[in-house]
Amino acid sequence: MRVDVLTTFPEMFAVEAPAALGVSIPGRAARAGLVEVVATDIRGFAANKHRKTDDRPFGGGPGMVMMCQPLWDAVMHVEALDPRAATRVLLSPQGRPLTQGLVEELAGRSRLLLIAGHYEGIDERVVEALEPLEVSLGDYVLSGGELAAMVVIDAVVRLLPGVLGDGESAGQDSFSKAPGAGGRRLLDCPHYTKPREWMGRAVPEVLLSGDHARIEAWRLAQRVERTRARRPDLLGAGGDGADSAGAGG
Ligand code: 4H7
Repeated sequence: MRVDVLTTFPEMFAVEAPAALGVSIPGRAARAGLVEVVATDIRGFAANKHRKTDDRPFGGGPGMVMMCQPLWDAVMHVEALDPRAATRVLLSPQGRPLTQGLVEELAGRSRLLLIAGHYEGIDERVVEALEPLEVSLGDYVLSGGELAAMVVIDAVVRLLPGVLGDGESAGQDSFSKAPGAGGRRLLDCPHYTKPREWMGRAVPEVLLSGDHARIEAWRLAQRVERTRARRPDLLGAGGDGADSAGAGG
């Protein structure tokens, strides 16, 4: 997969350690050639002599607005670097909430183009013209879309074929569809490792039993109970938890 990021802070996307995308699973995936993340500076496409990518808002008010032309030209340039059609994604507080279903959908695309906004926001006309899938991490404001773009990259990359090893399948993660539970998206079960007893707290006996059927049944029951207690919305009380990502946009 190729992932392009349009940003005015491309240095945030460095793949050399200790950058965020250079360590752990995303770093390993990049070194294995399973993903290529290319950050391009929108400022390089500013046509004006001051290399400005923002200007004052029509109608007045505080702050600045990202201009249409530099962003449009940057998208056209970056898209022409690779023949594969890019799925354009704008990280925005007004976007569709990011869920594991949407992450799975994005992981199926061969090319993503993530757009990180700044200032008060982006001139609406370039958003209309680009028709990106607008995606939000949640109901809070970030100073820029870069960290949101990195969250999307991390969540998507770990689902690409060959990225996770045998010992780290995504199938048991929180929000993965639980096969024994009608394909519902459940929270993860609790995990334990050595020692068997720590500060007077024992590991649940079933996990030491060696009885794999019992262990799997216990884990599934824990997932259902945790989901009921912490996230009943995922079990369909009121909503069906369906988020399987349509075309979007
Ligand atoms: C697009 C439009 C994503 C992107 C406006 C991005 C939160 C999320 C941004 C803005 C983001 C999320 C620029 C509006 C900074 C607010 C102070 C970038 N914030 N911003 N302003 N929830 N910010 O996913």
